[in-house]
Amino acid sequence: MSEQHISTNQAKYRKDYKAPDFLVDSLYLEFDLQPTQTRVLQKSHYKRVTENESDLWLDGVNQTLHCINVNGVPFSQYEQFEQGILLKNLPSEFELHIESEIDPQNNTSLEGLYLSDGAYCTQCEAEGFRKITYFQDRPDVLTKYTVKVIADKSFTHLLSNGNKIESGELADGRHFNVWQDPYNKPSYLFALVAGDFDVLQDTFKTRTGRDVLLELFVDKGNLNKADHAMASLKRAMKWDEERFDLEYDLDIYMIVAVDFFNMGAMENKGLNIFNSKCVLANQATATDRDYHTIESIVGHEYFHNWTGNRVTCQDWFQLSLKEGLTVFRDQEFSSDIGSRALNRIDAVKVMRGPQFSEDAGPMAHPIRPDKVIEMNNFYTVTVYDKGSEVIRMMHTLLGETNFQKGMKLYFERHDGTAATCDDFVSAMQDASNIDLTLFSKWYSQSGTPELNVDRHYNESDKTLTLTVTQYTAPTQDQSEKQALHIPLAIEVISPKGISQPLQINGEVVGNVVSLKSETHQYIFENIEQDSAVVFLEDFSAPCKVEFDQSLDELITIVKHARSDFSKWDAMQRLMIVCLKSSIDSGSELPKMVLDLFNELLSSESKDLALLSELITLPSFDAIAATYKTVPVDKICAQLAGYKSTLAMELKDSLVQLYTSLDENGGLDAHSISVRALKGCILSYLALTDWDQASHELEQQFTDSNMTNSLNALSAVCDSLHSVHSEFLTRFKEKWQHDVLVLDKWLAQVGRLKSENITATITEMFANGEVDITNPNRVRALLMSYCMFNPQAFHAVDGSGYTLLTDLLIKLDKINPQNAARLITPLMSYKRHTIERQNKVKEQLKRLADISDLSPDLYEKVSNALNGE
Ligand code: B3K
Ligand code: ZN
Repeated sequence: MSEQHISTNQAKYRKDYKAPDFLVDSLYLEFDLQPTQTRVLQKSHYKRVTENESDLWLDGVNQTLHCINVNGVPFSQYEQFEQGILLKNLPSEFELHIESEIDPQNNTSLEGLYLSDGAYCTQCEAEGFRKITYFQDRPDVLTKYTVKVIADKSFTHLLSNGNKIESGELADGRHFNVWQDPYNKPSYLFALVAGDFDVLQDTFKTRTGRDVLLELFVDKGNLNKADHAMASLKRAMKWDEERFDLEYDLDIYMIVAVDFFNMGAMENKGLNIFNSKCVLANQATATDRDYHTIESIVGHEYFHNWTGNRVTCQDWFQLSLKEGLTVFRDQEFSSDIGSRALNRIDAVKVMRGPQFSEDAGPMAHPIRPDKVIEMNNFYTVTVYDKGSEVIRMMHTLLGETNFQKGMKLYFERHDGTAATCDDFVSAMQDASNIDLTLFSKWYSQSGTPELNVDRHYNESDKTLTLTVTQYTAPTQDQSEKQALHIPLAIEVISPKGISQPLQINGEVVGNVVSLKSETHQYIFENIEQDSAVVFLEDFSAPCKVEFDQSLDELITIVKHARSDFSKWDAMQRLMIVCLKSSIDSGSELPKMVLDLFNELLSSESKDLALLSELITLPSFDAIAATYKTVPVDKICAQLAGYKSTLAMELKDSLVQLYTSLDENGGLDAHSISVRALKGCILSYLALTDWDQASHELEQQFTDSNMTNSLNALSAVCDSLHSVHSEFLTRFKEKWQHDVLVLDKWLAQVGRLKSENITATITEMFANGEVDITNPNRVRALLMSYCMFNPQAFHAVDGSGYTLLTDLLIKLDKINPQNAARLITPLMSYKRHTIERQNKVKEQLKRLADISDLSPDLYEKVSNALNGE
């Protein structure tokens, strides 16, 4: 039995997977909830399914074990370890009873069962169930759960997965409910909640005519913020029936919103638990962006019911099987019901920002990792977002019809079981007859492929030859890389702005060609001279592109590309090219770019939502990503310079457009895009001497719509406009009572470009203004500081790094998962100057020197320092 030797910091490998020797037929759990002494009784029925040994390893941590019974008799043939117990000499079939005790009140890790803000709740994925009871806490052990929850009557709602089959009163003011989940599930999908909530109820009629009861539980007084999440759930249920032919399978679907939660939400079977920030919204307190996020997360968790719960993962290395696929599904949901281009822009920003940087850093891993110390460290942008891009590429290669056939086959083969990523690819391949052998390397190879494009036009035969070469640089986890199967979507636009059909060897080839080797030449026929090439249209593969394109060509794409995403993409590249040439050689913003801005602003037929994306300058990260050594201060200075130049030069067009924009305060697409565009314009106008600016800022700031109000606050804060301190004070006073809105205030403070910001933030943490036991609070302030205040965070004296590390040291004792996520900004230090690198290393060494550092931080810190 190897598990017993596993110390917490020991790596586990995908290649070591071994199917379980014992399976569990049924599991009964009884919880007698008490703040510091919750008794957990487990009754389970085990059967050996292999000829192997008769010992059984059960994971279990942070519990006081009271007694073990096997077949009704006290059992003493076990050894206890820090990570679990080893039961020895067992019969091949037996009934196991275990009683243990846990302490929810002092569980600040927000994993397992915890009590916070007056409610008990659980978080089991990935390996939190072992903090609740002794069990084979692995996703390939599925069983049927019956759960009895006993608590004081002040906890009016006692919830668990599935259907409520019994309830009753007990002595001493206590009561209970019994829940039964008819579907087999792994331990990570178990959930329990006990609290006093307000409930929003609704129903959904499935396409086969079944009524599903929908219940949304929120803190008392928050019912007026629950409608949007409920409406989103119903939209998601309908969409999944229509697009994926998938219907909900229980008679009840519950969502509970809690204030203390480590991430966005969790897809526990029939009982989702959500971070309240991903549920609660009304127009006064939530921005349009929040509305969008809520809809997509509600959708995401709902979609897991099939991709994750009905078909789950064999082992945690297969996490992308459910996460990549479910992100793909939620992105498609948002794109089908909203703007496809804007959703694509959002997704690509995540890929080119955090994902590319993870791929290039010390935690690089394939979407299906091979080696893990702490599983919670692998809920990453690589597994989720690159995972989704890999699914998207399959969708591109197969087309919607074949892709859906593949989904159908996948469910036929694997419903009710724990599957692997290879199983998914096989289903797609078998259903479509498209060979995905080479493609499947995307699952095992980490790093970002770079595509180099070389162009040659032959005037005499009107052919355009694109020579495309792929190269993936070695990553810290893998030195050898191979060529991948990469779908390249291409558009060729004539000088007159007309899209030209792609033709190879006399045949029209559609807009996607496959690159399957290191290099390939594509010879497109009947192409007009000086055509513009949109390469990797819609970001058809998660790659970097090296392609020399003139400003003229990029402008043609901005004006004429058939894909709105590609217009935005060309605009970003255009701005990055200009910014870099200003940084590196002091050149000015070219007039042709100013003219383009003016043309976009004054064009008659404009898509307002797209326009605000088009006129927004690239982020610090997007520019930094193009440098081997990031010139932090120069990028910040140049970005600020460009913003002022554009504001001054475009003032008249901006004012004219701003004053022409009108919206009715609603949540329709037009009003949302008007608010976005007004906010964007205001961020420019706050930098000018526009007479009306103060008046407009005040008006927007005091608007009853949070999007408008927050846009005005950001505009004054980012420009350090004279009223910014006053606005910040007024905002804070107005929203004292609403922690979620105060998080928006914290995020504004975090990104303030004022000189003493690092000292201010240090003080805010020191004087208890920020509750560091709540992940939302800490992240609001700190992430905004680390990500949107690069000059302060990367100050050469290392003060930003020290601030973060001081906090990580405290946080690691409270909530290691949260600490490990917040260390990300220190991970890519190699991209900075030697001076900065040394300052970061000093801090990483401080962390490495802590003897009882959590496995979460240990894994990240040691990887970061190992790359030396
Ligand atoms: N599956 C959860 C994430 C669990 C994270 C564990 N550290 C939410 C989601 O992806 O839907
Ligand atoms: Zn998910």
